[in-house]
Amino acid sequence: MKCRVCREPAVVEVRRHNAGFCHPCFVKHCCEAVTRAIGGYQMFGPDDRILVAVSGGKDSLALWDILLRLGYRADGLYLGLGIGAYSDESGHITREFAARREARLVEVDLPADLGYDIPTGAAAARRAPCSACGLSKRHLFNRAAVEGGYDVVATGHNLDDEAAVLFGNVLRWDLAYLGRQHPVLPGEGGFVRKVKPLVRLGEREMAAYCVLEGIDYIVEECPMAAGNRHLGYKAALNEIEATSPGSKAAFLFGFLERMSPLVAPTAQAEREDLHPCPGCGEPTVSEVCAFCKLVAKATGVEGTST
Ligand code: Q46
Ligand code: ZN
Repeated sequence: MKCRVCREPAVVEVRRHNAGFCHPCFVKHCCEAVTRAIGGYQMFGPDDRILVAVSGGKDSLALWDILLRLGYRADGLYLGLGIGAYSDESGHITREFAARREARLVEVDLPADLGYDIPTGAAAARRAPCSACGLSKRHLFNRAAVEGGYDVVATGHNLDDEAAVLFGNVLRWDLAYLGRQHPVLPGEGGFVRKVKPLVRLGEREMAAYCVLEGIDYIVEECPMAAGNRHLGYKAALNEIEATSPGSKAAFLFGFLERMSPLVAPTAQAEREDLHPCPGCGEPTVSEVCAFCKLVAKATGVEGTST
């Protein structure tokens, strides 16, 4: 197969585009897909300060790499989840990446800074690990961005992730979640804007980007992911994509263009009820925010503002 752009031998095939790319043209293709997402969804401008949530996995490291390559003011945020050897290894890989690029890395460590880790905290709070983890991440990303004066938080969710989340939300017709599913969540009511610049790139493309660019990333899945519904949705969509390339992109972008404007008002109505949580000051729609409730159960201590 030849590179679609320069006709040199291709090293990566992207089936949904029915195209191959050589190494330099593939890197350019990834940068263009990110630039198009940033511009098309008005994610941020050249002067904005961006906090990239990095986990040590391929997507977040590739995202940070691409944003730095494109000249954006992008710092990293690493959250130590206290998941044994998996967290030790992912923290090490992330620090190495930052050091090699002389990029700034902000770190928050759940056990040291908040007094709980995901496995024991989730069990104490009687929550599924990924639910406690997702809640902690959402809260702490926002807090770190507010405290650091960042304009926007960028996460490494790719096309496959977003299509799988959409699939799950559609299976349950969860209108509140569907209303919030968008590559840009606005910054208002105490929330910093959140963006997903990899929405136009698939999982295989991000792995290929890291391999070609020599980016070391944690290959193992998080040990808490086993049995996670999200993985099942991804597997189902992969089967469809295998026989019908482009289905995932059509599913996701069809939703964003045609359905999202119809369901977004549901989420907007919810945002109007936001007020600061008395425990931590972060915005919430309930009396005490879900994060403070989680921390209280996980540590036995009320309030999380310190
Ligand atoms: S890190 Fe956290 Fe994931 Fe591990 S505990 Fe679940 S949500 S699987 S992205
Ligand atoms: Zn709170």
